[in-house]
Amino acid sequence: MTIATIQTEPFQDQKPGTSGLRKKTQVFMQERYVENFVQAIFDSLDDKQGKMLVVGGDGRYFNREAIQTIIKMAAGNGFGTVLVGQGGLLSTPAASCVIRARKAYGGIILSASHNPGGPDGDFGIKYNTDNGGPAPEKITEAIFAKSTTITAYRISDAPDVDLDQIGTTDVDGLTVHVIDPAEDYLGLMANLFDFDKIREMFQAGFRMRFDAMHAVTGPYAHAILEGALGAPAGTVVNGTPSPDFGGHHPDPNLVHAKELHDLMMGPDAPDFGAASDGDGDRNLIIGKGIFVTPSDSLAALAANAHLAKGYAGGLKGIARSMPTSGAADRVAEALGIGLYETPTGWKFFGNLLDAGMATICGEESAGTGSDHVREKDGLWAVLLWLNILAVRQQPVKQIMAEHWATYGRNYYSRHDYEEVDAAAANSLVDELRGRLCELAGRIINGRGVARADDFAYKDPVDGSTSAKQGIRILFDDGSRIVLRLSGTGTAGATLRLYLERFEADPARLDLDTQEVLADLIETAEQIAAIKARTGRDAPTVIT
Ligand code: VG1
Ligand code: CO
Repeated sequence: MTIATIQTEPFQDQKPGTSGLRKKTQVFMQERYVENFVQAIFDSLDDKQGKMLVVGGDGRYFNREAIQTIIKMAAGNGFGTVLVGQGGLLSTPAASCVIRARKAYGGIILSASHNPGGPDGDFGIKYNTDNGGPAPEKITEAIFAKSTTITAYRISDAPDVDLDQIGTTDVDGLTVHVIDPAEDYLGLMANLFDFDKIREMFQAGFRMRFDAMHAVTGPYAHAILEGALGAPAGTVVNGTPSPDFGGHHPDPNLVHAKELHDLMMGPDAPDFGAASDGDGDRNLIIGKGIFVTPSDSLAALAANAHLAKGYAGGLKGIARSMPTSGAADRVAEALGIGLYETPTGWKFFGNLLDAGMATICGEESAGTGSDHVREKDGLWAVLLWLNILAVRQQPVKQIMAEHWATYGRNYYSRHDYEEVDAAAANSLVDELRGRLCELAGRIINGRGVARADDFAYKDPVDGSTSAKQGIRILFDDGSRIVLRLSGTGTAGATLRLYLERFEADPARLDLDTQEVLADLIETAEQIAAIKARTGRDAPTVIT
């Protein structure tokens, strides 16, 4: 076994987006592509000699090949230990958990999250730091800079490691431990939640369905829901990870988890329905006859978190991404705790969590989590819901009705225009950006514009700034539209339009969301002309 230095030259555009580097699988499968990016990561890290690296992915096509390359390059770059999940699997929150629990130097997560997998699907690589969270922009920018000037990478020629056997292998001086991907995570969940109470609820006849969408949460959900919590066999469906996610999009939204949604709205609905995405960091929550929007779920979880033992002492603060609805703000206000508004992407929560300023965080894109790890965590959200249901002994529908009666309701929807022409999408946003000043004070479709800006964030902990994080148009009546371009798409551009309108009138808390938002949608069209400029007459996905 020897370590070689191999000459290479840069690839175009290895720029990490909202959540690491995401591209078509075919792009990653080009010769030297993974090697270049991984070397760029390693070249951006100091003092890695002899340190421990955690590696795992969501099991999609090319996961195992990428892991073998990373292990051999970790040996080539002087790491001391690699921990890798059995079968190459680690959900994103479990990777974060392992990094923290084992005090690793950092981790590499292989996933393109909710994007489809397979040779014609998507792949991704993300670096996480020792706090278990996605690398901050300072590091992702350094990685990108290295990727543009790279001339060589270092790799061992050792044989592949057997990823399916729990055990230890030596790779050119690097110690590789294949570990149970669920062990640390299960222990953490048992510390946070009252497993006995939830078990009693299942014993008393409570029923749920968890759709793992053929992705990484299958083994975790089997072990926790059907194992530790005693839910009946069959509670977890699509629970075996497959490299192409059974040919589906592992995206827990109302389009790709339609079957679950239909079940929950029908006569045979169990008490609770949930799903998670490809890498296990997102969650979809549906009660019997009620879909809970992620923004509402964040607010309801924050308002009830003290019912779970891990949060019995109360919350230090709540953080949400800017496009996420203001429902959580009302809870923070009632609790008398801080509310932080950050740009889209979990990496912006890291400092707030590390500094003890926020306990619970959330994004409108089905991401919720807390200071227990530094990633959003799909199963965690499901377990917190179950813990709350076990204590309150009420259906989800009643919990939400009471929530809205207390705090009012933020009607909220996101309209995505996927794979639109990148030039058209960019010019739409640029042009709108140029008109923001003149929008303020104008009346559009009967609504006065109170303020229009491009969201800029200054991190309250380290003072770093991030500009151009999304266009916000705030109206006099408290409603709001937000427009931004996705940083995770891999084909063309994805334009996201977020719509929100607050309602406190007790007689107007149970209306149809799209109807309530109809004239705000029309206002957005008058401002941004999305349909005309993208040539689309309707959004691709409405959530
Ligand atoms: C999307 C979501 C964002 C989320 C990101 C990663 O980003 O909007 O809230 O953090 O995906 O999610 P964008 O730039 O496409 O809007 V996932 O589950 O990687 O890990
Ligand atoms: Co994800």
